[in-house]
Amino acid sequence: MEPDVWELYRQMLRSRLLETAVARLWQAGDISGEMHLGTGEEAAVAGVVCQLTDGDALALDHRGTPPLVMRGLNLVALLREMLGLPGGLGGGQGGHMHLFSQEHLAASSGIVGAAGPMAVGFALANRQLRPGKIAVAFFGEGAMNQGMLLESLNLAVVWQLPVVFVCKDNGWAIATESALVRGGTLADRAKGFGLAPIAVDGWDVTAVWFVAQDVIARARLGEGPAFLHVHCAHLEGHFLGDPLLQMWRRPAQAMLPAAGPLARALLQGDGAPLRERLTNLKWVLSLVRKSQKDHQNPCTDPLTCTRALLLADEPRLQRLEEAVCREIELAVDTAVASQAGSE
Ligand SMILES: Cc1ncc(C[n+]2csc(CCOP(=O)(O)OP(=O)(O)O)c2C)c(N)n1
Ligand SMILES: [Mg+2]
Repeated sequence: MEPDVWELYRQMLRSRLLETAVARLWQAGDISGEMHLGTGEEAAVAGVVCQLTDGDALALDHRGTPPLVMRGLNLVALLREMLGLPGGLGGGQGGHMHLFSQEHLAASSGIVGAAGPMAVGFALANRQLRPGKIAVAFFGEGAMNQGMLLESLNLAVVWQLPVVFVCKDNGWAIATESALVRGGTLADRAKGFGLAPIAVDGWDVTAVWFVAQDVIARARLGEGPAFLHVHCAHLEGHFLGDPLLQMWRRPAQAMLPAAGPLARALLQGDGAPLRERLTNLKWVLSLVRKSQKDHQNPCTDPLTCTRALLLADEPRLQRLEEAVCREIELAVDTAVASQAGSE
């Protein structure tokens, strides 16, 4: 089968516009706590999620919004959850990191690595109760240092469970470059459990779709788990207001509050030798530069890459985009109106 790129783009855009609205609500103070968006992951997610059918399960990390939007969850209930309102997916108690839908067999967790055990549990249940149905786990490359995720890879192989593990590799775990805290490679780790890792370009939704089509079909037939290693970038950094991004997006605002403490730390008499302190300062600045390089590349937006495939029919593209805008605006207006009503 061939992918329906129009539908893939539609789902990616629904997710992007909803998360853009979430960012506005968060900036206005209507959503409390940290906010991790999945902007930049849409192709990695759509290529897999758009092939799921009723009874398939989703185990998600702290960036659960895009897969749930694409899986068809009620957008108003999703937004109400983030706004902390009754009528949210979890009664407004869980927030954006703990989204849950029994109907869609979908759950997310803010505990890094928890998508692994959840997916194994879902897959075991599916094999017993709904043969032919699978589970998908989405997690970051940082989670590959978590024991429970590695145990899950092991168990899935030993029990030949129908799980597709999708490792979304943006190269960062908060402000830590993952390559600096990892022994060996992710691919070799997966191979160590007997999995055959498949590397995919997370900006190319059709590439993800084709690879996912194959591994999902195998899992449905009982041929066991798969491991996709999908490269991607987070357009907003780790979370909204990410200091690494702010330092180059708004250097004056971000650096000013740090200037005093940094100067005092450099000038004070005790503590580490000055050379060591300067080396550490240089290291922090190099992280800022690295973050800038990772995020300023115009090719880092999977929506732009996918949209380019559809430009041959601009009127259809315009109709699609207008319809998605209307859908998201209506969902946001409804959720926010219910917020006003509940105050
Ligand atoms: C068990 C656990 N340890 C640490 C954290 C704090 N934490 C939240 S997100 C994160 C980084 C995760 O990196 P990665 O898995 O690559 O996902 P990304 O944020 O890049 O999508 C960490 C360490 C946590 N939530 N849970
Ligand atoms: Mg990461």
